[in-house]
Amino acid sequence: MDACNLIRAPILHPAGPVAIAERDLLFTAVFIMLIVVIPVFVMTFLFAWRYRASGGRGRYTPNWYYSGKVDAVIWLVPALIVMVLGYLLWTETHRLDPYRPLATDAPPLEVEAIAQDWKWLFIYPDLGVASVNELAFPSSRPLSLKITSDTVMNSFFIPALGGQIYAMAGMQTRLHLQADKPGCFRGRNMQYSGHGFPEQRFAVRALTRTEFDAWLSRARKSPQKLDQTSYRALAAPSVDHPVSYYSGVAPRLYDSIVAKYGGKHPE
Ligand SMILES: [Cu+2]
Repeated sequence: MDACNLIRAPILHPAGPVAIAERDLLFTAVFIMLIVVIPVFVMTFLFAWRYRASGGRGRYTPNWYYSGKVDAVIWLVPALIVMVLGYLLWTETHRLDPYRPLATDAPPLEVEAIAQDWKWLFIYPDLGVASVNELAFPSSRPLSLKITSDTVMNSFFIPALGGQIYAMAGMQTRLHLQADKPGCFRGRNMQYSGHGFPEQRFAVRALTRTEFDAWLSRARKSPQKLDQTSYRALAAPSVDHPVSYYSGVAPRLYDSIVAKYGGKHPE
């Protein structure tokens, strides 16, 4: 398994149903707004030509001041666009609610993501393993992510798979994503978080069943285990941390990280 290459314009080349729906919404909104933008540009040039001082064909009417027809068009069209966009954004925002589980037959894979300085830790509570800077999952199953931060505010984003969401200390956010087919993508922190920020990327691997089993057995062979002591060592700031695996995870480690900020920032 090699390193994940950066897909050019991943938002325009989505690799999962959530990202596809988001791209379609983006394009629909742009096309609806073009209903105003295109005529404005065309008319700007048309009017400048037609009413030019040196022999334009436009009628000269210095005392003209009002036209109900022009007023109606100027106000009605944008009002309709705002209504259509409002309806679209309202329904799609609820449909694409990141907290909402995806409607699929396959049970989602639970992953707990923790933002650190400057890396991402992924805990697989049902599988008893953890990985750093690599998020792997079977492409046939959706991902159900719980996200928190053990440092300043971060922002979790896999552009090829779907929307961005914040990671905050003492707080948990959720994200449900899915890949269409096996593939390798890039995830990152979108929130400036200091010195190691540009290197705070992670590989996202949507794998076939057999590839995921191989990945899992490799993680399970790792001599490292994640308990409170090794967690503290990992959480110490580091830049460009290599992909690494833990073959065991202390129970409720993720919850203890959320809880350690004293619940001052409840959901
Ligand atoms: Cu918050």
